Amino acid sequence: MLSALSSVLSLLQAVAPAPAAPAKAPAPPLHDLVAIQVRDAATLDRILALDLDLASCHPIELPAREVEVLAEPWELRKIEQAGLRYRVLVRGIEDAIEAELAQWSFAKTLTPDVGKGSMGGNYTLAEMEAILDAFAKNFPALCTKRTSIGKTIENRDIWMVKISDNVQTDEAEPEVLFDAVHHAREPVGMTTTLLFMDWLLSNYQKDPRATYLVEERELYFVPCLNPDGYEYNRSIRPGGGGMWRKNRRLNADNSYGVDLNRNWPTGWGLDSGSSGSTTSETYRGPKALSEPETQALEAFIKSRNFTFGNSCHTYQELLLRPWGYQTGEPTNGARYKVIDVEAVKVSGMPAGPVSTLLYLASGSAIDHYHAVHGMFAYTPELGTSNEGGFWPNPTNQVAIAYRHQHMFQTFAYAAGAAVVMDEEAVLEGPGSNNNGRVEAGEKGVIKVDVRNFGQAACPSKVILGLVSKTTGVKVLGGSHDLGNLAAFTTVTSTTLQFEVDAKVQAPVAELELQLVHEGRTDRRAVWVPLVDPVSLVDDDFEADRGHVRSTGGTATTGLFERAAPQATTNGSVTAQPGADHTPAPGTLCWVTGASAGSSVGANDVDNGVTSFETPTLDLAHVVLPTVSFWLHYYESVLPGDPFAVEVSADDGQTWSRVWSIDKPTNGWQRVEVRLTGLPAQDKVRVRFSAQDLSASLVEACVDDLVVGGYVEAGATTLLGSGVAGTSLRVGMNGEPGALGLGILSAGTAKLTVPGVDGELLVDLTKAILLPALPYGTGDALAFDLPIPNDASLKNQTFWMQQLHVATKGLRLGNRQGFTVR
Ligand code: 0X9
Ligand code: ZN
Ligand code: CA
Ligand code: CA
Repeated sequence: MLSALSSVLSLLQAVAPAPAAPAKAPAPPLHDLVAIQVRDAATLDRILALDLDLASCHPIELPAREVEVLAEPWELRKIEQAGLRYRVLVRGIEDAIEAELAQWSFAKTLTPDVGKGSMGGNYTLAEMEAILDAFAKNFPALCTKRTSIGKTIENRDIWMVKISDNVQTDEAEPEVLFDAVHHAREPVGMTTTLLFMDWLLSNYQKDPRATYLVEERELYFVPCLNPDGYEYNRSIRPGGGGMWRKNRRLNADNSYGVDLNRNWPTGWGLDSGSSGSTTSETYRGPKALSEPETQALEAFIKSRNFTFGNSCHTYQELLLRPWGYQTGEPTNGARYKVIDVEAVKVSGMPAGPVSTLLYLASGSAIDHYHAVHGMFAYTPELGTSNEGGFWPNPTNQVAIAYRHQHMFQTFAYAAGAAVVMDEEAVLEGPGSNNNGRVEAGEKGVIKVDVRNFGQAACPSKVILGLVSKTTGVKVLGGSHDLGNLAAFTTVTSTTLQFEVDAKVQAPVAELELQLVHEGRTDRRAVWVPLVDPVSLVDDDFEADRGHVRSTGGTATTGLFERAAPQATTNGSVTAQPGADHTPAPGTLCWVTGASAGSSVGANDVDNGVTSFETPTLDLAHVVLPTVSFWLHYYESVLPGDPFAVEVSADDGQTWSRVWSIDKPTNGWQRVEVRLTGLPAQDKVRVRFSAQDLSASLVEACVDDLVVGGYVEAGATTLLGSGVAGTSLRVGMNGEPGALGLGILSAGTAKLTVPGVDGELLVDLTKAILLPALPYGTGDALAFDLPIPNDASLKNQTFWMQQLHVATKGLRLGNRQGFTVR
């Protein structure tokens, strides 16, 4: 039905007249994307001396790396003549990008979503203007109308908007600048900036972080500093892929363009890191601030009092900070480092001074922001070459824009006081039995770091507090006064304590951490398990219970499969074990290329990532879900590629990493991972990934998976995809001595039954009763329900509920559903 609908829709789109594309300007010569090998620092210097168009930024610290260069044919000859070797990555990159982006279809509405702009998914200048207008119209109290801070050479306006509460008033709040598109071919900087603006506005008074930033900062945005260059790229490549970098200045010799990120006064004119030649991609202009774009932004900065600036670029997944025109870092480098650490927490990208991570770049914006305007200033380089460089496809645009939101938030915080509490640890208190768990009758201590990673002390007192939400759990040391928490400091608090009454039966205590600062309270729930988690459902991988290899893997060999592993050894070390972990007759596990092949390197993971994932788990009835499994991991070169466990709470849309290891396990090792601090998630998936991005041997085997957690007696947990021919694993939990009676039904209900605890949630008229099973001395049962290959069952949904029969009474547990596919 759905797919029929979508094919009708796509037919309709196909016959609708396409809006007229802008007339293409005559195309400049095509570029090849080539990689030049960098053996050592001297080679890099030789490459830099050739004044080529460096496409990506490359860490110069890493040995044996390559530099990506956009070269016209005559430049290739120049590289050859210099005795350098290169390999061609993409011939005629503009055509290649255009062809790739043309496969995607784009909405042409005026407020498109990220990745749905009409220039290969990127926003055109007109779309950006419409988005800014929509922000101002929809949030007039928080966002100004766009204001021009000056005109370009081609007489375009350079737009600025401000976001804050009482936005028309200049309040005494830290001011922060976000600019993007110094370089015309870097649209993802604009996209990511617009997404951040959208997050601030649409989450105000919904997400406490957005509320805080809107109320306590004045945020100024210049999302396109170089509209002339940006429009020029659209004119030569309307579907995306234009490679113009500079502005559109007609130079005295009839060549075009000044590199706006070499035109700033600080360090301007140095030959190291810029060029005096008009045709160079890093031409600095005839004098500092010769260009109307840099002049306009400089005048605007002078009119404000910015404490922080983010000048966004693409690409190479690096976070750069001063200095760029000289080596080394400013005297407050250690303070920058505090911000770096927080900023890259989600993306994981390397951070540091431009000149150490990259190359010298003189006359760039951030050196000037820092040196002349006293700002903390950063240039992130978003995205990677693999993701598409300057012109990533829409899927990658979305991925890049989202994964850097935490960095943008961090920057806005760091402009003033940025007070946060890190993840807490729960320790056993004095007088406990020190078994690692706070149990009934014991005391517990909450250990938590409170940090200020921002550049101002907190204007009010910071007070950390603890409250209990579970009867019988009493808070002892309930609050900790941290004073004003100076800029860039961390305090480790161990003052907060609680006591669990000996009579407490609840398996988990719920507490709440509260951080009071600047007239607001940040809250975080803390669940403290008081007893061991129980096993909810398990899989030894001997039957097909719906786990699948994830789509989108990039590895070329050693892909995950469910199979019997064959032993391989690297010297005397086992890379891949010769058997699974399940006791006989078990033979199967998930393994990266089960076959030993002709040599140890034959079927290991190569050239990318391979993953497998669980079917969707409904864990809405589970508190503190965990997964445990047995892992055999091998990585031959350390520091190595990580094997990672990720969890998704939205059925595979977004994932977060919850555990990883980057060295060999030396045998089978049991791993237990807490999936999420949140209970009540009904679309959970767990993904296991192995990767090989450097040249090494990587092998992973995963076996005997158990989903655990805290549930009430009578719980049912299903594991399976519902695909005909596979098995559904049914897990039930109950009390020792009780019986578990499974009810399988084709319909739902909602009834109370006299004398029975809980509710009847399945339709008994469409049900069959499974045989009653005894818990014996345990608290868990599990069995397989094979899904027959019966066409009449397809797309039907079935439901399971347990009737828990114990001497003290009957109880109906939670309901779980599955659809036959
Ligand atoms: O060279 C540049 O201007 C930036 N790299 S890009 O590939 N986007 O062109 C890096 C500039 C970093 N240096 C400073 N901002 N100082
Ligand atoms: Zn750039
Ligand atoms: Ca097994
Ligand atoms: Ca293998």
